[in-house]
Amino acid sequence: DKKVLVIGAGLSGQAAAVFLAAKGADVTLTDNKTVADLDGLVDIAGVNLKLGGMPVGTEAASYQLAVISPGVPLDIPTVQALMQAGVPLLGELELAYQFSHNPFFAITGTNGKTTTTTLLGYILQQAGRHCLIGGNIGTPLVNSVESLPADACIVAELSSFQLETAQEFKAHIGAFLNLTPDHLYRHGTMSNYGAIKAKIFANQSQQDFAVLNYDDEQVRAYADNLSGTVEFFSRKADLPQGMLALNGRLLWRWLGQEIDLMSVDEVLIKGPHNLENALAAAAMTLLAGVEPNQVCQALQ
Ligand code: UMA
Repeated sequence: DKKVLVIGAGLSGQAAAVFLAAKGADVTLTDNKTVADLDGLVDIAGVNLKLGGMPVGTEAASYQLAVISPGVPLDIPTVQALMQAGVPLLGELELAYQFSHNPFFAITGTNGKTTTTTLLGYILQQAGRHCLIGGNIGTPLVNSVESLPADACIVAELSSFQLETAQEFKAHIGAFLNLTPDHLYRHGTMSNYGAIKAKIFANQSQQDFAVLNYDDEQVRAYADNLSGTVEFFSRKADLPQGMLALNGRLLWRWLGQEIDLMSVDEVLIKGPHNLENALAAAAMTLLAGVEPNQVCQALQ
C-alpha cells in the first residue's frame, strides 16, 4: 500500500511501475516528457501518470519510496527533495535484487559489457544451465526475477548508472572488464566513476568471486580492498593464478592446478578486446562449475 514514485518512464521505469503495482503499491510513474513524446507508453493498469514534469518539494517528499531509472541523474530537484525528506531511493537493479532468489553473475566495465554478458549467458545455456539475461543489455530484470527455477542464475550487464543506486545488491560472481573515461558529465571524476563501478563487488564474502582484468591498472588496483575471492584474467601476464592467454593457449590456473583449455585461435570472436571478453566469461563460468570442455565448445 506504500505510495511509490517511479522516476523515468522508459524501459526500466515502466517495468518497475508494473511490478510495484502488482505488489499492491500506490504507484505514480513520472517523466519530464509528455505522453506524446514518450514513444509507446500506454496506460499501465493501476499506475498513476505524472508526465511533462516531475513532482518537486513537498509533493515529492510525500512519497514513501522512490525507484529511479538509470538514465536519470541524482542531482535533479525531484531527487534532491526525496533525499532531503529521507525517502528511500532505489534503482530497478536494487529492487530486482531484493525480490530475487537466484545468484547474480554480473558484468561491468566501460567496454565489452554486452559482448561478455551475451557470451556468459551463451556458455551457461550451452552447458544446460538456466539463466535470465538482462540489465543494461536492454531487458529490465525486475519482472522476471521472481519466476526463475531454483537452479537458475541471473546474468546481468550492469552500468555505472545502475550500480550508483545499488545498496544491498551482491553479485555471487562479478566481473570488472576495464575503465576508460565515459559518463564523466554525470560521475565527475574518473575515481568516482571507477568507485561506482567497483560497487559490483560490494557485499561479497569469501564464497563470492571478484573477476578483474589484470591488464587494466586501475581495475587491477581494486583487488586490494575486496571482500570476495579475487580471480584475475589477463591476455598479457604470466600469473600464478587466473584465467590466462599464454603462448597462444587459454590456461586456467586455479587452486594449484593448471587446465590447458584450447588454442587462442580457436576462440570464435576475434581481436584483443574480444579475447579479454572471452577470458572474463570463461573465468566466470569455470568458477560457476561449468566443465572446461563445455566452456571450450561454447567459445569455439
Ligand atoms: N528522464 C527524465 N528526466 C531526466 C532524465 C530522464 O524524465 O532528467 C526520462 C526520459 O524522458 C525517459 C526516461 O527517463 O523517458 C528514460 O530513462 P532511462 O534513460 O533510464 O532509459 P530506459 O529506457 O529506462 O533504459 C534504461 C537504460 N538506459 C540508460 O541507462 C540511459 C538502458 O541502457 C537499459 O537497457 C534499460 O534501462 C533496461 O535496464 C541503455 C544505455 O544506453 C542501453 N545504457 C548506458 C550505456 O550502455 O552506456 C548506461
